[in-house]
Amino acid sequence: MKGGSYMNIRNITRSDQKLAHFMKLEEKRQIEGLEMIPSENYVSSSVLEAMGSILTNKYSEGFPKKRYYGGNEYIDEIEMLAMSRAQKLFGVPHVNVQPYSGSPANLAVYLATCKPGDTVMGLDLTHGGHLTHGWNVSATGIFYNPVLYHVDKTGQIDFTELEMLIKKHKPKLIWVGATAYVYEFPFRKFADLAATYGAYLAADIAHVAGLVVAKVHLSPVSYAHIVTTTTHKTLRGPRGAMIMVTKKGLQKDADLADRIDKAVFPGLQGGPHDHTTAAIAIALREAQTPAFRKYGKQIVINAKTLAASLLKRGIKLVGNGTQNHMLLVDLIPLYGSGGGYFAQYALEVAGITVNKNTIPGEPSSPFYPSGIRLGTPALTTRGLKAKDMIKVADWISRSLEAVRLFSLPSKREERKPYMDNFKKKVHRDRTLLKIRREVRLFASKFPIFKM
Ligand code: DSN
Repeated sequence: MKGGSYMNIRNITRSDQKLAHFMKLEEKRQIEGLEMIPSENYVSSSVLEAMGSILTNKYSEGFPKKRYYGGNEYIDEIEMLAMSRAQKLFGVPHVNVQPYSGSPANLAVYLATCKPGDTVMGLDLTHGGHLTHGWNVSATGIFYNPVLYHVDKTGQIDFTELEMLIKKHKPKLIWVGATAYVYEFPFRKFADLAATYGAYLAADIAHVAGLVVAKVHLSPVSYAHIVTTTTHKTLRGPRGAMIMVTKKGLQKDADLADRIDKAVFPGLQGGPHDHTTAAIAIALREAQTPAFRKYGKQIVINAKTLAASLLKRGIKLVGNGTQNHMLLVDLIPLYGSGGGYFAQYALEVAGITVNKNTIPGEPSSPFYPSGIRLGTPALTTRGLKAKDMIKVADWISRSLEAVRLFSLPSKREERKPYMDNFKKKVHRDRTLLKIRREVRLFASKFPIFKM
């Protein structure tokens, strides 16, 4: 860390003090807090350099060697480098590295495989699925005909229901993947069903891509026709995404790679973000190293240790633990239904960032859900090990306990004043403020990246 900062914002500090002020505060927040949103991470200094580079100046609509603009000689090389690294790392014959992020990547899959109105299938959002797997307010649920499947009481995909729905609705496209799922994805079972009923199978591995690379999670590549992933979660790259077409995908449909590319451009996007493409190339190179495999393994060890430590402190977890990087806390025993807001806010005051989340069979709503979701990828990047997870579990459990007496009013009109009062009280809560000091002292010892 140079001059007390990880960022080189000398010019911004001179020219735009207001903005620099907030950037510095955000940096301080990232350094002094424990980042436990399972989809977040800290990128390397090389990834950051590429994101802040002159590559952002270029337009390059099209694909390598087939561009609509001049001056792309070197951009072509950069994009091909990113593509070949992804192909090698995941073992796929085709990859598109241009999607701006996960949602446009997933939308491109629909555009490539379905016609508007076709039936598609994904995991219900409130059961851990993603907006783009057919939720009604997403374009994927508006332009297509979604049929959603669910998890059972243990939080595992309900295959009896899934098969019944596939048989009845004959979807064109089935998604496997989730944003709140604590088990390994059962890709083989999905592949068998997709084959029996003739559907495309798309695996969205945004959350677990880094674990797949580290070989601590099954790879979907032998099972799915298409694999999408963001690049900024466990893969630890810049905010971006990739769509991969597998050998199996090309066997089902020889034109699939071409249709995916056309769906991304010109179907949905304009020029790719070349600075992001370069940063993806860097992240993929970093992911090829033994150090990254060690990192992926440690993420899971940390998550399992955290789960065991929370259970020991009487905290209820969906699935009683985790098989990946993520934990889903069922807060109903603590606050009744709808307590996710209290937990997220109290933890934030204590310097621990998590997100409120629905739990399987959610009795409340996505805005006032009954759980929180937390994960270990970002803490593991900073160098925290299993023994540190015991401390983290202790802080989490004490913070949750500190706001135990709050519960969500059942009348909607009473909620806003109740929450305003809750927030005021929580900011003065001695236990939470004490934890915050302990967390700050502890977290500041762990760098957010090596300079
Ligand atoms: N927002 C991401 C997550 O937190 O899981 C999914 O897109």
